Amino acid sequence: MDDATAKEIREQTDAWTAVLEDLPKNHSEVFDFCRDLHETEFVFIGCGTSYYLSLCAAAVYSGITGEKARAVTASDVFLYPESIFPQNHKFLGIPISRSGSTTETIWAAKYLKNELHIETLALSCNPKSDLVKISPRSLVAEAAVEASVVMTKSFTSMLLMIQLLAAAKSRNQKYFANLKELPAKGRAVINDFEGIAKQIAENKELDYFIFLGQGPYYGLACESMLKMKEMSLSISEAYHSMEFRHGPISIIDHHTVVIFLMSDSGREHETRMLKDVKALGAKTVVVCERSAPEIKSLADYRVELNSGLSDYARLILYMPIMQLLGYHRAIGKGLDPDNPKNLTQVVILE
Ligand code: F1P
Repeated sequence: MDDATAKEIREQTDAWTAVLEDLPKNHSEVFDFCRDLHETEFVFIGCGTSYYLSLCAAAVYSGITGEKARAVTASDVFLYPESIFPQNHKFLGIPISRSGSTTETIWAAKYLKNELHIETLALSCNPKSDLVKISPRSLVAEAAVEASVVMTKSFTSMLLMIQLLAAAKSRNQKYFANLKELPAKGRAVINDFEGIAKQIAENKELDYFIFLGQGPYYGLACESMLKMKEMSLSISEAYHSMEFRHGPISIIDHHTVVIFLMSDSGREHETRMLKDVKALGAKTVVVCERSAPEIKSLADYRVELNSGLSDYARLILYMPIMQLLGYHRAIGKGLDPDNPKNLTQVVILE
């Protein structure tokens, strides 16, 4: 029988379908509210996975709407507010939390409200949470509630909510139509490529996992790094693809695997990086829309999504395979992904 983590990873496309049905129908007032905001910077806020989600969200939101956005950790909101919220600028704070109870995120939401008088829109999977209660507006992905400690379907489902928000804000019907294709395409990716994730995870020669991505794919690389660490206790790192040459590349040896979350915009430069890391003896994995012949000859493992979707639309299709990589690595090491070491579902500070 599947453990909770595997089930949540494999069945996440059902949660995507629910989000796609629920949001436009039941939350149009939130979309209208965001459409009416002008010259307002959206500040995405979170901890752990929800911070990496914020990194991706800010890039997607700006890329699709042409409006300003940034991502910050919840702790920086109350520790360095002046560095994030200069006076005489308009902001919308978007605290993100699966549980809606992470202490720093609650503190950040309260600080925005009480000290800075900045409006907030909460994103969560728990409609009864403190975060949702203290926020005047919220978007909740109830279908993405998880039993697991590690966040998997909640990450992709909440990212999909932000993609829908960006589509609504920019009135981009084509983008919206593309997002609706994601559940079916996600199911195909999981069916076709879980085997490759397992093969990579079970390769005993590999003990150092590097995840690379550019733009919105950097947040995905960080989240992939975290899944590997949380579930399998393996050493893992994440970088912007082109940043990897600037020092971290020194770490490569025959036990290193470099995993490219390759984008269309980054492809040319990422292919050059692929060539460089291969020459240094790393094993290589490429997850991309479609491989050019050069990628085929350089990648030890390939996941081709063949989605027909743009860089900004197909993002969440990368994640199930990255999550399964961490999951199978954990199983291969005899660890229980449902009970990760030193972690709890929520971090509560007294
Ligand atoms: C954030 C988070 C998780 C992490 C851990 C504790 O939770 O940091 O990303 O895996 O188990 O909580 P949340 O604020 O999104 O509920």
